Amino acid sequence: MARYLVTGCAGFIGSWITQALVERGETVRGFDNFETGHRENLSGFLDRIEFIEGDLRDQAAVARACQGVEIIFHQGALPSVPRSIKDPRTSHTANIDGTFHVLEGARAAGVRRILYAASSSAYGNQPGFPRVETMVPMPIAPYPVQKMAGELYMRSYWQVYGIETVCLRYFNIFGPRQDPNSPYSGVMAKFALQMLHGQQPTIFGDGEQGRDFTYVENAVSANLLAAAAPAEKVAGRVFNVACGQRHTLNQTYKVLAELTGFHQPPVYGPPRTGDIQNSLADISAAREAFGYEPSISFEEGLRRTVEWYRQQLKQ
Ligand code: UD2
Repeated sequence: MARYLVTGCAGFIGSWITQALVERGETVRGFDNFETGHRENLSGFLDRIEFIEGDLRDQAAVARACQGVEIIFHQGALPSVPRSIKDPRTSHTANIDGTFHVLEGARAAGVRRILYAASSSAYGNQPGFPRVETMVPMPIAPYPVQKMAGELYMRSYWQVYGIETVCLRYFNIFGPRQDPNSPYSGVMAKFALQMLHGQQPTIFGDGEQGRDFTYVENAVSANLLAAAAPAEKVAGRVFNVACGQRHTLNQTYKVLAELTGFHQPPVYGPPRTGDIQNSLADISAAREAFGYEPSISFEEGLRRTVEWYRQQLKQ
């Protein structure tokens, strides 16, 4: 019987968490429908987990996946701000119904703790940097609203049913296995691949928008630390998971261009609807509650990411 369940185990962040648990010798069940995840993300450890192919929108399948589990890493979601603007209903059902199904499955199965993949987009465009968890959320596009609804549901299930829910607000996570091929891909994955292919990336807006880009292994360590922390430190709470540094897209473009050996300037296009101008986190709450440290820097993360995409292209 598996002790841990990872939803979205074949996705970008979910596969990293699954792998880290397997490498620690834990018993893991993974749940994914391969809508945005990929089987290759599980290569090397698929035979060491109990894998269930299923959809978060299928309440019965989610309930079965929760049986016998002690801790859930709920990473499964349909990400992307622009996807949610184009087709709000599809991401609504995956993100809000899907999260509700996980909570209900957990309640029925007596799951002790849930780590929830929340989003930095919750802060919206309000003034005040760095972002602290005590700020009033002001989500703009449907995707941030959906992720925020999940946070409120998480807190409710702690207060009402005593499930130790912990929300980790991810700040633009990037790294190996992030899918570069979708129109809704994260900017790092997209730009890295385009540059390696010799194609000119497009920056939406003037490129002066900033992000607290965070390498994926930092997010994995936040999850594992928060999963192991005493309930009184983390249950019912929200934590920023970030690096604590802001880089503009123009700066990021330059570093990526150097790493990939790409010599052309970007194309500048119109700003993206629903975009946030700036994002920068205060990470002291996660530091204090469970000893989180972003040990892999922005530059080192970018180096590893570009190297990975380069290897992928060779294969
Ligand atoms: C949001 C959240 C992030 C995560 C993510 C999931 C914020 C600050 N961050 O990421 O935490 O939840 O959603 O999807 O809300 N861009 C270009 N050219 C491209 C693609 C993107 O210029 O080809 C720009 C885009 O307009 C934006 C920046 O790059 O200003 C980052 O975009 P993204 O889609 O990688 O991530 P973002 O910030 O929407």
